[in-house]
Amino acid sequence: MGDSSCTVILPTYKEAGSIRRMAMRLRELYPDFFILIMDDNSRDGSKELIDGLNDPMVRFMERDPGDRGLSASIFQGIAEAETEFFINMDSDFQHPPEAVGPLYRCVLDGADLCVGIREDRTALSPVRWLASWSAHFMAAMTLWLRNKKKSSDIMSGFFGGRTELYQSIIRKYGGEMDRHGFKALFDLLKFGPFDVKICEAPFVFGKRSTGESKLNKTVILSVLRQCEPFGKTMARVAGRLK
Ligand SMILES: Nc1nc2c(ncn2[C@@H]2O[C@H](COP(=O)(O)OP(=O)(O)OP(=O)(O)O)[C@@H](O)[C@H]2O)c(=O)[nH]1
Ligand SMILES: [Mg+2]
Repeated sequence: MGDSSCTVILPTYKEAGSIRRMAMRLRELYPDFFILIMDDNSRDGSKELIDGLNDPMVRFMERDPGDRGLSASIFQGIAEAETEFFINMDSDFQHPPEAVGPLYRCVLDGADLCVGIREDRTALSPVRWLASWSAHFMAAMTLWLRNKKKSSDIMSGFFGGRTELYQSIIRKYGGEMDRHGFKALFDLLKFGPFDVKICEAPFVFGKRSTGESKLNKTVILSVLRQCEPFGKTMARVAGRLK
C-alpha cells in the first residue's frame, strides 16, 4: 500500500519469539505504515530485537509497569497514533499480516470501524470456542440494550478505525472501559456512536506461532463484567466457582 496514513498497533507481552518477525513482515507488505509496539515491560529481549531493526517507522513503547493490561495497551496505542487510521492486531501471528490490507481498504473506503472476522476458529479448543460464543452472545445483548451496532465477531482482537474518532471516545469514556481485559473492541462498540459505519473482512484465525498464551480466568471473567447489568452478577457468581 503506498501511503503512510496508517499505524499498526501491536500490543505485546513476552513475544520475543515472534515480534521481530512480525514487524519485518508488516514492513515488507506495507512499506509506508507506522508500527507501534505497546509492550508491557516484557523484559525478554523484545526491545533489543526491535531496536536492532533500526527502522525509524517502528516505535517500541515501554508501558507503565503499574498499568499492565491488553485493552489498556490498545487504548493507549490508539491515543498515541498520529495517522488518520489505525489497525490493532496480535503479535503472535494469529492475525495474519496479509489480512491487514483488506481491513485498511475498509477504512479507506469510508468505514469508521473495520473488524477482522475469524472465519475458521479451529485454533480454539472446544471449551474456548464455547466460551467465545457465549461471550459474543452476551456482548450482543449488551449492545442491543444500549441501542449500539454490533459486529459479527465482537470478541475479535483484529480491528481498526478512524483514529480521531476513537481517540475522542477513549478520552471521554476511558474511565468506564475495562482496561485490564482482552476485549477492547467490545468497549469501543459499547461507548462508540450508535450510527457507526462498520466494515468487516474475514480472515483465517490460526494458532499462535510460538510463545505462551496470556489468556486466563481473570481475563474471561472481565468480559462478563463488561456486560452490564446482568454480566456483573454472573461474574461475581462465576468468580466464586473453582
Ligand atoms: N501489552 C500487552 N499485551 C498483551 C498482554 N496480554 C497479552 N498481550 C498481547 O495480546 C495479544 C493476544 O494475547 P494472547 O495471549 O495471544 O491471547 P489469545 O490469542 O486469546 O490466546 P492464544 O490463542 O492462546 O494465543 C498477544 O499479542 C499478546 O502478546 C498484556 O498484558 N499487555
Ligand atoms: Mg494469541
